[in-house]
Amino acid sequence: MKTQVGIVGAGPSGLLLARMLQLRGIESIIIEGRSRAYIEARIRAGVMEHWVAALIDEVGLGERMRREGLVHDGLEISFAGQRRRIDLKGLTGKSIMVYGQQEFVKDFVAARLDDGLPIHFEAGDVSIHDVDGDSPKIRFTDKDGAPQRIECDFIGGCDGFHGICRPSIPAAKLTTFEKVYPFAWLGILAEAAPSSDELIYSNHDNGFALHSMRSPELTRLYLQVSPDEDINDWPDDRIWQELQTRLTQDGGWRLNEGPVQQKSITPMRSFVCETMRHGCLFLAGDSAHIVPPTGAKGMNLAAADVRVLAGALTDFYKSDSAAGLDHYADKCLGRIWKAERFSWWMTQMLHLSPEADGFDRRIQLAELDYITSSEAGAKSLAENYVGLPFD
Ligand code: FAS
Ligand code: PHB
Repeated sequence: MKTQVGIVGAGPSGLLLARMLQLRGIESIIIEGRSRAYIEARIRAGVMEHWVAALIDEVGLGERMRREGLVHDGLEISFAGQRRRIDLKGLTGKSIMVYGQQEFVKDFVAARLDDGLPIHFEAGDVSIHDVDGDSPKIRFTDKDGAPQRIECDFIGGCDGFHGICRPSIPAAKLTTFEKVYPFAWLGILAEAAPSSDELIYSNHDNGFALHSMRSPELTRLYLQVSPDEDINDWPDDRIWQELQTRLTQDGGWRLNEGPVQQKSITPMRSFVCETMRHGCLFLAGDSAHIVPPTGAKGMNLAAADVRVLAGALTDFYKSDSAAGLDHYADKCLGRIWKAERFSWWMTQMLHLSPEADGFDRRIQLAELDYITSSEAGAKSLAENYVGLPFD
């Protein structure tokens, strides 16, 4: 097989890149290790920055998002027995879109298949070759186990943190940074009407909790747990009890409960691979960086990389200019590190670290008090949360 851009991974990065290239007349083939059913059922991110929702409209796939997504103008922060609102729209003029990542994936996969464009699901033994030449290749076995090869001009390494693209770059060429947090998130998707119109981030003496949602019938909730927790030690009633304790600390209300559709534990790390290009290989999204989900930045940062990469590839094919490709990492890393900072800052402000002492706890509560009572402080949180302007 031959194409212009071979894309490894059909997550938000790979699907958005393929769509943006398609609309600019640039061909691509997507290779995905999992089945269509698996990636469309995988519950992950929920919050889109305002410009990502606008970009989904621009690429012609916003109809269901606009019909089913939830536009939020604010969020709430609960701490020390009180709950205070951050007026995102009033402070920045922008809102966020709550629309499950799996819905994004469904919309983009359906559009690509409806257009008769290739996604090879259940690809095995994926490897990439000759990326430092001018004719890179992707080898894989298709879902029938037959060996396949794609010759292309460029490879989009959109295969996430555990993919094969980043590790294909020689270790001596990699510049990486990592911070692993001493806690994880236990997340549930519950058949229960959201208990509040907006997200609630809660800092409690027992630990962090988050109330989010996916629809008027589905609530998405998270609990801070230790990183070595076993999900089997968390029966539903224990989860609900802890959620009630941590989220209703301002008193006078209770969370709506309901059947738990899905529950999982996600470890938390900050990670950046500053080597986002190696020859004809370009990393985008979680293959290049990971943020703790407290700042709701993961999927949004993936979209920001793709926005730059799609532009650079378009310049190459349409204007015969490689400048965008040569400066790809430089153009992405400023935003990546600001999102890493914000995600780290939200995480340290809202979680209870086992390493924290009494002084640390007072400083944390003072920071929460300041951020939720000072316009300047609240605006700092709000402008990062809705999405910083592009340079
Ligand atoms: P993804 O990991 O989404 O996609 C990579 C794709 O490549 C996957 O479909 C994978 O199957 C495929 N792949 C991997 N290896 C391959 C190979 N060798 N060959 C072919 N295909 C391969 N972000 C938030 O903002 N909020 C959240 O609440 C949140 N929760 C998360 C929970 C979990 C468990 C995880 C892992 C991430 C979460 N994130 C969250 C971050 C997440 O939303 C990512 O930022 C987002 O999925 C990034 O998209 P991609 O870069 O496309 O990577
Ligand atoms: C979610 O709805 O899944 C969600 C919302 C906000 C976050 C993380 C996850 O910070």
